[in-house]
Amino acid sequence: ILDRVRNKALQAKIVTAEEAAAFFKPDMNVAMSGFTASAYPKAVPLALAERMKKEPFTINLWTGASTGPELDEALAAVHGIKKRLPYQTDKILRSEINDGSVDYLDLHLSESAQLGRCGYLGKTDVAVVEACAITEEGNIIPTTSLGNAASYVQSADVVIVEVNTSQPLDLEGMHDVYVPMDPPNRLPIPIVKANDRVGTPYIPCTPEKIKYIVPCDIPDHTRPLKPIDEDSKKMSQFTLEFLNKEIEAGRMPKNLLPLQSGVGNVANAVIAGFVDSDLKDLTVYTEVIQDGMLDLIDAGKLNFASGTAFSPSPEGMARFYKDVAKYKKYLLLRPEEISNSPEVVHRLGVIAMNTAIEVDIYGNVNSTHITGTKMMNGIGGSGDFARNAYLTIFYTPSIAKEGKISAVVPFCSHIDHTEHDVDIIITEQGIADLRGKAPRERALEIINNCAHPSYRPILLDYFKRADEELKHAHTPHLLHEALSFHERFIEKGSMAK
Ligand code: 0RQ
Repeated sequence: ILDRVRNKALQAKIVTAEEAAAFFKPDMNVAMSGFTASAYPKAVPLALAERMKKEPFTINLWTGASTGPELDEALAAVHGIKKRLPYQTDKILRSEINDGSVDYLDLHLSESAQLGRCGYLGKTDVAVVEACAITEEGNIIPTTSLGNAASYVQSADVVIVEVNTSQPLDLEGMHDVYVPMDPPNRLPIPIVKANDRVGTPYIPCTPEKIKYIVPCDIPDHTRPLKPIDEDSKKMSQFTLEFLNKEIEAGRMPKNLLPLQSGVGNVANAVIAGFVDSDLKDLTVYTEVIQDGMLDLIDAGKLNFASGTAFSPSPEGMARFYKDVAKYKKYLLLRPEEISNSPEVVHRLGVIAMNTAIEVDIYGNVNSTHITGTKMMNGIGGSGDFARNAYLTIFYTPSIAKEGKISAVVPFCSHIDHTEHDVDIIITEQGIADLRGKAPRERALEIINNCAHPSYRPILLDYFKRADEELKHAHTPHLLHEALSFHERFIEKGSMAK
């Protein structure tokens, strides 16, 4: 580790994870690095969880997004989290959010750093960040994600740096750190191309602010990808057919516009489809860079990918580590308020591709809540992109739980993305193009093209009765029946009649 702490005086601050964990106090606001299972601290939270086992107390935990098991799972398992923001995907934490023991703030990721800076959740007591190295000046070289780390370091009273020796030093130079000023002094973010560099290759910090340095050799615990299923393949084919038509119609250049794709299996399948297509010279302005981007680089189809986290499967990570120097030329990591910036996403004209839990017949999208009440993961970056993109696509298989659930419903039981933000819906059944269509036209487009055939008749029946009863109102709904699919599922275990 000594070669990674380049400021000699700082080497005196190297301590064990247990010593650093002793610093935490009940109710502290603890801001950590990490976005997906990338670049989150590991040794310190594991030691903190051990301490909490003997001496139960809770902290408020702020991160970039979800993290790996050494952080969210370890702390949730000892009931160590009181308030959590801005995103999570952990099973144990999810159950604590849904049994009321954890207060969860489900936030647009682009806004979450500002929330820490502006201070209405209290001050940032301590920032804990994973680093590749610390420079002579005390600046922090990040690892596989940036998330909110730079902003948290800026606003924290105290900084603890976990220097992870499993992360290759070659990562240095792969980051562009730009933290915007807050209003009324905010300036335009000067990014006009996905590969523009506008900041520093490190997180600015000073030796005085760093309280402890903790060595760690635990690698990122990234998730394996499931093999691509038939339904996802179909959704990928529909996407490519649609985008090719957009190119033919002159609405997009031959190499498309910068792509954003969500995380998970559908997103991965869609990107895999691009690898096998005729498209080339693609650019990506996204949040999470997964295996598909490495495939696009290897296939010679990707000019550049900008994101905030590099989060491939374990196999993808091994492939990347083998040739960091090569892949680094194509990849850049930014803070999430820049990767997801509404201003930049709008300027670049991003094509946003995200996954829904359910969509309704008018095009509203629920990305977060099962039957309107139970939190799944969170909105993540999907809202940042959906609202501001040039073209906004949402994907979902048309049914879930062996057909007991229709993902197309009369009215979403929770709405994250309104009908105003959604251009295209794609299921394995087909594609609904909502652009230029009024609500009653959209309903027919969605039901006929995207709903599963077994649910189409009852959706059409609902729409027709609502339309007649309300005498063709602008957005016809039978209010007493709008959530009847969900009620049926709760009462009878299936949305089918
Ligand atoms: O449950 O795991 O028990 O089988 O939800 O569904 O189809 O495997 O899809 O893994 O891509 O997740 C929207 C949750 C989809 C995710 C969501 C059940 C289904 C399964 C998972 P099981 P799939 P995915 C980038 C942008 C919001 C944030 C976002 C997500 C499980 O993509 O969290 O997009 N997105 N951020 O059976 C009940 C329904 C259901 C349902 C699916 N209608 N009712 N259960 N399921 N539909 C990420 C970041 O910002 C970091």
